[in-house]
Amino acid sequence: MDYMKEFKAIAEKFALEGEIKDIAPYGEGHINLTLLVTTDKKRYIMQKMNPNVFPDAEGLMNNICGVTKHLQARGVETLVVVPTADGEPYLRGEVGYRVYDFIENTITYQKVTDKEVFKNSGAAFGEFQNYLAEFDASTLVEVIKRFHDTPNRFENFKAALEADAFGRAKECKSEIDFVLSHAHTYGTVMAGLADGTIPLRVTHNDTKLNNILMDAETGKARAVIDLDTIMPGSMLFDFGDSIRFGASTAAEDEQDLSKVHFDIELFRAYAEGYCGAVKNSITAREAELLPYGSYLMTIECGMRFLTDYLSGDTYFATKYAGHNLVRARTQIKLAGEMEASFDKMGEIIKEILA
Ligand code: ADP
Ligand code: GN1
Ligand code: MG
Repeated sequence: MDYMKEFKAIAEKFALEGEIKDIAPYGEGHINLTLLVTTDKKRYIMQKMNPNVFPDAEGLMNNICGVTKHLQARGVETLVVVPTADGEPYLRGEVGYRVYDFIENTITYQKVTDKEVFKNSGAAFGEFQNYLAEFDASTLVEVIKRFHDTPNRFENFKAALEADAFGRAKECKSEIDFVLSHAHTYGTVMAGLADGTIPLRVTHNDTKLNNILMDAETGKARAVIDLDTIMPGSMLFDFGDSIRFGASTAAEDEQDLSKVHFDIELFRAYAEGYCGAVKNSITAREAELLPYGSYLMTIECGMRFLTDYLSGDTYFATKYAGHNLVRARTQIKLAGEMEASFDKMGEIIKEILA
């Protein structure tokens, strides 16, 4: 695709500094189309927002403007929304577009290469949780309903399996069996939120390592990004999703499953960073459930990838046929290994919070 030809007229509708020199696809996000826009003065990120995933673009951008203002007022580096030439926060239309300043001198990792960097990301997501605790939840639109309602995700999975619209169920029998046989394990966080034994907080909900920008020189976190899914939720979602993605010896879409393992030392590193930041607010029940939350976010993501595979790959962006199945397999393998490591993980959390 000629991205300049396709998107220059859209980029020109924003209040950019300088003359547009280049537009190219950027990053590894699964949801929005992310473009790097380079002018002779600056670089920007422009995103075509995914209308299927986020039908309420107005509410979404309200959330993001509210949260970024809240963070800026506290001196925290965050996404800077670049308005349109008309002073609007995004370009409205059948499909919405938005622009952010490109945050320079940072790295996004698709896999952990340095334990210290992962620990730093844990500290930053923990601090981010602390800042969100001061945010007024009543101003937030719930952009995706039941986002981490795992039992509901399981119902959707079963419906996709029942329909088997593309005849793919026969290719993933063992994965399907794993998800079905673990049905009794999916309800703990939703039940705890419902009966009040787990506090409802404002959470990020998509805390994988490529949703945080790390300083290229110091390895410390610069900014938490991808603020689309900030909604009421559980701390266990944020901790768990980071472990799901980062405490693995391989990438989320590694095809050679023999390379994919849950790495308990990476779990320890992240937990040290995260728990260090939230030690004054985490409850005993949340602390107890951090290992389970890691498992839950991993199997939930596995079943979401598998659901999308069975349904013809309409939700997550894919690069090749079978990409979602490859992703589902890594998540299911990791979930199984985490399940076998609950005791060890629990000891580590106890040591850290002692
Ligand atoms: P998606 O919702 O599709 O995951 P993201 O908002 O996470 O989209 O953006 C995708 C990728 O683009 C990120 O993982 C990151 O590498 C890069 N990115 C996004 N925003 C910025 C920014 N403001 N500065 C630098 N890089 C960014
Ligand atoms: C998506 O948007 P992105 O790529 O950061 C997804 C997450 C999944 C993740 C799996 C809005 O995250 O929930 O955990 O892919 N985001 C949405 O990599 O569904
Ligand atoms: Mg992202």
